Amino acid sequence: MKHLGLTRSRHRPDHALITPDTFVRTRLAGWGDAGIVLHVSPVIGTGARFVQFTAELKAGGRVQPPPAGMQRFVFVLEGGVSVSVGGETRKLGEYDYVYLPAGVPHTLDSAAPARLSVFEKPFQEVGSTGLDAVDSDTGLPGVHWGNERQNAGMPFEGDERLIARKLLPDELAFDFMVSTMSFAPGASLPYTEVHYMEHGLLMLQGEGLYKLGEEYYQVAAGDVIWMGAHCPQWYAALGREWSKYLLYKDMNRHPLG
Ligand code: UGY
Ligand code: MN
Repeated sequence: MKHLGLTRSRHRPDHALITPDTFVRTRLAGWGDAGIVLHVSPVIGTGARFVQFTAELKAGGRVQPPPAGMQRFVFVLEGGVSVSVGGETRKLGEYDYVYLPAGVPHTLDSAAPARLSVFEKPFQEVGSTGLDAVDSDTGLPGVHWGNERQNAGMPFEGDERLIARKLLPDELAFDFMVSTMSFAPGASLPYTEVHYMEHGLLMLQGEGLYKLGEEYYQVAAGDVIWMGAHCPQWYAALGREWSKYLLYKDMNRHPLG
């Protein structure tokens, strides 16, 4: 019925649900002829402090680094890419990912078509907070590689039917986290969260109900959600299979820093 204008997509000042039937592709400097679906950027609602997009690379595509000062997190949804950074080249396949710090030259190359989920954020230094807990000499995060499927995860707030997998080191050097949250059918977040930190979310599998603000939305694999600062949020998994979503969250920095 989408030719009649029906969609589950919704756009509100503090959140958005963006369903695949409403995706529009564009090009982005540095991404060659890749199709880019820009889901979240500072012009959405009350303003986001990060960018989230899906990149559809053709065979033979080459990708350059983001604008100065920007960190990049790349998660492979389908196909694969070769990532060259610091004199090293690694092939990433499905559910592999890489974190690329701001100012680190790198390229991504696709030998075959690939679909990537990308988060980018201006790096915010720790600053002069008196903290000495940062794990490196410089206080700057390093390149980080991993595979989501090799991460055993941890029960979220003690619930064995809700597994959280942190894809980045839980260290103050990093100013954001990307995780996956997996819910058995019927499992839910333990309470409605309201927090300063923002989220960008991609449903990777399954279906359920997402509460955003005062509204409840039916969501399914492929959907994107933006949750602005302080947007009330809660999720319950429905259907017969586990749901899983990829989740960006800013972390570890003073709001006025
Ligand atoms: O930790 C979180 O902020 C996470 N539980 N939020 C969410 O899944 N919407
Ligand atoms: Mn949250």
